[in-house]
Amino acid sequence: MATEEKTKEILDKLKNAVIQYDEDTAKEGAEEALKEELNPNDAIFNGLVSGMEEVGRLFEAQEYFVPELLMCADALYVGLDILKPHVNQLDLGVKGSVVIGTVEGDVHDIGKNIVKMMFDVAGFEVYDLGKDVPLDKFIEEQIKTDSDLVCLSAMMTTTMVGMKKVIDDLKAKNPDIKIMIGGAPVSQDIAEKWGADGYAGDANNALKDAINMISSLKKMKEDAERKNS
Ligand code: B12
Repeated sequence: MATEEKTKEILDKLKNAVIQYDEDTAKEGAEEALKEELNPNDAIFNGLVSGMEEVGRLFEAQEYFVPELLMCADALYVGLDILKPHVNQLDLGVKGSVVIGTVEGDVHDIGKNIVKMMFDVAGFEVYDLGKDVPLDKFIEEQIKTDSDLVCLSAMMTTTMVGMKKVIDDLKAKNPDIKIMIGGAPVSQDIAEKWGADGYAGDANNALKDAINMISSLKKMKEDAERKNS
């Protein structure tokens, strides 16, 4: 078990590795986190993701540009790939199936992949469509897999509008389907206005909300079956 000081040192190392787009240090930091038995979830959110938040600020301040962002993302993924298999599995009593992807025109996939990771550790069945996903593909995949939940990610004000179309089309095909949206420009307000069933600002809350939605969906289906029998 790492001391408080050691934990802080490793979290700082992971954070700085992302900021300085240093893949070797990201690897070293992630391995050290495992060796010192840090909570992998903590290492991801308070190390790697916290580094990417700072990168966002550097981009806004025009100190970093797209090439730096790409290299920072690569360093984050090096750490994430090492830590992800060690994130503690959760048994929250509900397991669902989820279609997830980043909408058309948008190649930001780090947040989406972290949300996906939370669904994976909770034992959900996850159909990941990737990034820059044509809007119709979400509807096709939901029908094909009969998933309980569709999760849409968008990181740009220009691409988030595509979510509204997916919500409208999905609800027209199946009003019971649950839809959750997220990503930096999205808010609870927008989710409500566009008719999504949920919004979450981060991956931990995404999982909590998904569990609530899927539980209520399953209860609704059970009640309907009971009435019909
Ligand atoms: C890294 C990055 C990139 C990388 C992405 C690499 C990758 N593989 O993802 C690259 C270099 C490719 C990139 C490109 C561009 N980017 Co960029 N990028 C970023 C940056 C710095 C960080 C994003 C990130 O990964 N954050 C870390 C993750 C963990 O956080 P997150 O994505 O927010 O996800 C969390 C939550 O939002 C939530 N969540 C996310 N998805 C979902 C989904 C659901 C269902 C739920 C419930 C929750 C949820 O949970 C996640 C985990 O907790 C942001 C800045 C910022 N402040 O966000 C800009 C930013 C998103 N980019 C921006 C821009 C403008 C661009 C470019 C247009 C730049 C250019 N001139 O080319 C291109 C667009 C390319 C395209 N067509 O998509 C702008 C968007 C502005 C806007 N409002 O529209 C931002 C906000 C920067 C800025 N301040 O201007 N970018």
